[in-house]
Amino acid sequence: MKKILLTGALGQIGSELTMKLREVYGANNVIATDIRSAENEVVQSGPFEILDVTDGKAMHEIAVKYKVDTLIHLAALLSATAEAMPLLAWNINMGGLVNALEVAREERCQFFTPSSIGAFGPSTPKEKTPQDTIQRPTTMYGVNKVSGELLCDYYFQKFGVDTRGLRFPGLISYVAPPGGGTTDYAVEIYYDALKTGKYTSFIAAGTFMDMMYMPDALQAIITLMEADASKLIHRNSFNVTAMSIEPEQIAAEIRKTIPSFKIDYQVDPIRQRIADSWPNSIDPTAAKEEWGFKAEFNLEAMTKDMLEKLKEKLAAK
Ligand code: AKB
Repeated sequence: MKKILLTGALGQIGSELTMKLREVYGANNVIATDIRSAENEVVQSGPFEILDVTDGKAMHEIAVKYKVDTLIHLAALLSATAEAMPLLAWNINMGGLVNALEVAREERCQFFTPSSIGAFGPSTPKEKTPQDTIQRPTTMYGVNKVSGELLCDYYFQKFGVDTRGLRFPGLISYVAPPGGGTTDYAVEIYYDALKTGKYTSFIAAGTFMDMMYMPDALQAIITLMEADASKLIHRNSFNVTAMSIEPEQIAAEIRKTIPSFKIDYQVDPIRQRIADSWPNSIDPTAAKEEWGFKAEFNLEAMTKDMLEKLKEKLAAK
């Protein structure tokens, strides 16, 4: 990775990944793009271009203009939004992905795009879901993710594009909020704990899903992209996770810092149905064995850091 183009750079992952990559590879070597602009550090600290990922020609022009050798494609609709607008999700998630893969093929770029625990479905084994298993998701997001994993495999096998990817669990961060995901409750809970001391969860108590703190997710992307290709057996869809948790466990952890914190429930049937179709926990053994995946943050360490950093952020506003 020497000259990197990111799509969806103002999203939840992109906002932090852009800054981390600029730190490691140099500000001018990381070209951030998004469908909108914003007054923030991603736009101000290095090259930034407006890009709608459904416009393949525009994406190609930006790749050529900056002579990029790596494409990190993040722009996508998340699970709940995709379920509300399935056709739009297909067009953005699959149209954007195939455009990005074409640019990577034409410009001989190394390629990364995230998959998700959403690539699994109700017939997948629910506990310690293996790397290679049944994938029959029942959501549009899941259909997009499985198709995306297969398409990336195809571009590697057919055209030799060095495609790589991770199946991310819910990502928790304090920098940019996620939008339209099923695991978003696990971010909102920290904001509301600090702002109001209580949180009404749209996901029911006892619903286990995998989660990971953003610093571990960023490190995982860089480690996978820098990994020795000859060691990779799976390439496009490594299970990665740091914890399998449910709302009551996060609430209990928050109470260690904010003893009066209260949680109650107003379950959203659509997002609950999505969550119920996903695994309770996934098995990241292949990622550990093939390229040394490691998560530093468990629930306790993440909650401590999240509350500290978020408190500073909210105070500064
Ligand atoms: C979502 O909830 O849609 C995402 C995901 C797990 O892929 N956070």
